[in-house]
Amino acid sequence: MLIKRSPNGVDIPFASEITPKHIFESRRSFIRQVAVGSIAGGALLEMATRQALAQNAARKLAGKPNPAYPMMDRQSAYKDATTYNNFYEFGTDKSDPAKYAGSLKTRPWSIAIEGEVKKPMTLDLDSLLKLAPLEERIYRLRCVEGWSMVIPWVGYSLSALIKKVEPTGNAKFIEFVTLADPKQMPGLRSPVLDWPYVEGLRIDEAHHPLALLTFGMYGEVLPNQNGAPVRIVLPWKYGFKSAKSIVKIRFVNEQPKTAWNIAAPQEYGFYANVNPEVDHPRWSQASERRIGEDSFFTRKRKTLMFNGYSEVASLYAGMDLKKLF
Ligand SMILES: Nc1nc2c(c(=O)[nH]1)N[C@H]1C(S)=C(S)[C@@H](COP(=O)(O)O)O[C@H]1N2
Ligand SMILES: [Mo]
Repeated sequence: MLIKRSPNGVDIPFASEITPKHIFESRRSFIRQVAVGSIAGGALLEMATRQALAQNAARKLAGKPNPAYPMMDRQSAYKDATTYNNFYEFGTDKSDPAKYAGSLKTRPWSIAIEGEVKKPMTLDLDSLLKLAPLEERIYRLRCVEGWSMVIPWVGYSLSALIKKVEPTGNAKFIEFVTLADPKQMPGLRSPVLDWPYVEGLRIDEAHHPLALLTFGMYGEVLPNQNGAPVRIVLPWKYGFKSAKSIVKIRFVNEQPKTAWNIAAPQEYGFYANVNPEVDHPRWSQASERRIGEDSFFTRKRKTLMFNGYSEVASLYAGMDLKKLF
């Protein structure tokens, strides 16, 4: 393994090591495809991007700060949170979502809620926004790749939506299905994941008030690259659980098959709780790089159990978190 040693002795892995290998390799072909595609569709994409940018340009979306979720860490810069992203539907490079997600059409939008519920329904964005009072919650987001940010999100607890649809006794898990439209998402040309991107939770996890159905950040509607117009944010879990641009929520009896778990089950578990004691097979999870602090002279931060959200611990009482990682 190639390690670059920084002046203060902290090991800095190269991008090729912290990125799953098949993804790193597929990046080359993605860049090539986009380059070829741009000869034909560049002008169109450019127009769509401009339209979408105009549509989304800094639309305010305020949330009332919720004192139940204090945050001591300094907020990440808006620039970092909106240009260093994972949203593979738009490419696997950190800068791809900011470059290509402009073409995502976020209105009209709705979420279909199906499965083990007494009241299945489809809710459009305006109904979703009115379902509960919007709050601002500043959460740490810890990516499984070893970096983290601190982001002020705008949304409300997912439990408000769950209550509205009245799950049946058979609803043991919840599944989030996200948009997979090849016309809008150039990343779908690459088979890096089994599209659509699907994530899931056990139903008691979904009920936990920390689970935030999210519509905005930094007092504005979500930028497309951050999962507009509606995503989930689960701060005690690795970032990949926080599915972006959700179009369907299914209440199911069995543990859902989730995109990353299908792609590499030995690396990405269903639970994916942040846990400094359970290493990724190819790197340690004991520490993290806070984006914006990552100069050679900055020490890495210690990663905290459940990313510091110890109030979720009771959800996992009696479970072997080394096995059910
Ligand atoms: N649909 C979808 N959701 C996704 C992803 C993705 O590729 N597609 N990436 C995940 C990963 S790995 C992370 S770390 C977070 C990043 O969220 P952010 O870009 O808003 O910081 O989004 C998650 N949600
Ligand atoms: Mo991630």
